[in-house]
Amino acid sequence: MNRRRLLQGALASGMALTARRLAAKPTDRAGGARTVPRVCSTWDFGVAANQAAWKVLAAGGRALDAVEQGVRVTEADLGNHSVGRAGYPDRDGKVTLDASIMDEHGNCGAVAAIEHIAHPISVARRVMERTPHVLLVGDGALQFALEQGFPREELLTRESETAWREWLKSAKYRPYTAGPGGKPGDASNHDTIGMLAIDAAGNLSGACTTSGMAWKLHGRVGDSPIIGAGLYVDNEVGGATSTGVGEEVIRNAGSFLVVELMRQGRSPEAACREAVERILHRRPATRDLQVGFLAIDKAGQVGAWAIQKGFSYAVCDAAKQDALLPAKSTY
Ligand code: SD4
Repeated sequence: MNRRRLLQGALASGMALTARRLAAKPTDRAGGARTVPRVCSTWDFGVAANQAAWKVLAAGGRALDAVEQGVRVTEADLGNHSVGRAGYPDRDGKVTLDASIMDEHGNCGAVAAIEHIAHPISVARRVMERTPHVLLVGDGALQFALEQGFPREELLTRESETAWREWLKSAKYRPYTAGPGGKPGDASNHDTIGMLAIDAAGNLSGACTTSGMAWKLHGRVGDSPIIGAGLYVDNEVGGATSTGVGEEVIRNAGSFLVVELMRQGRSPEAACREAVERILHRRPATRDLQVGFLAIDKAGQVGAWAIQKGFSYAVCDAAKQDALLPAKSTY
């Protein structure tokens, strides 16, 4: 009898312990609990990318490896026409890619306007780890990638070429920033993936990769490979990344601004909002464009803000691996 009671008691306290452990799982702000590890990324395709990153994080891996593995999924996605293979070309029919990566030590690497390489994010990482430089562009970036053993490939798919030829008919060879009826940089012409992760050790890293605005001038570089514009990580504070019309983000050193605002005490969402409002304040015409920021802080809290409705972001952690959230917006 006593033994049974003892066993029942042990079972009950064991269950209570499990319940307490579950209740203590990471939450956003509750009790200041740390939300680690966690990964977030831009747009709806961020869900699949996050899941690849999560495999690294859940195994106790480094945030840097997680973000590289995560965005490689999007770079390889043939259904995505603004990142990696199958990206829409520039107005001359050339697919030119931009990518950047940044780790918890402040190391960073980037490539801009690189052609024929399917995974520019991995070239960006090699620039960071194997050269004394931060940014390689165009032919030089391609030369370096080939030397590093990356295969030279044709990235323009038949589908993307058809879309480009269609565009040429009506667009009269002008750079282009919006789909039919869309706003420049919105869901009709987006797809940059920006990803931020915090690992079990509490370290932050970020990655950003894109084929940029469809039908751009040949040689145009957007915000994505510019450290401080399309991506910025400060391991003491947090990280930020952006999507939308890159020129507006570069003008305002957008991701650096978001991180600095978090340093001053803003939440990730408040920091993203203030950066968007800075862009709007300095050039009111930007209200007709789309720019969105996504940020994560050192506690793993995630927030976002955009000029227009329609920006979404994906968040993945131990509790949920497929969350997709609508970003708040000014308009
Ligand atoms: C660029 N920011 O090249 C990228 C494009 C993009 O949503 O994110 N579009 O300007």
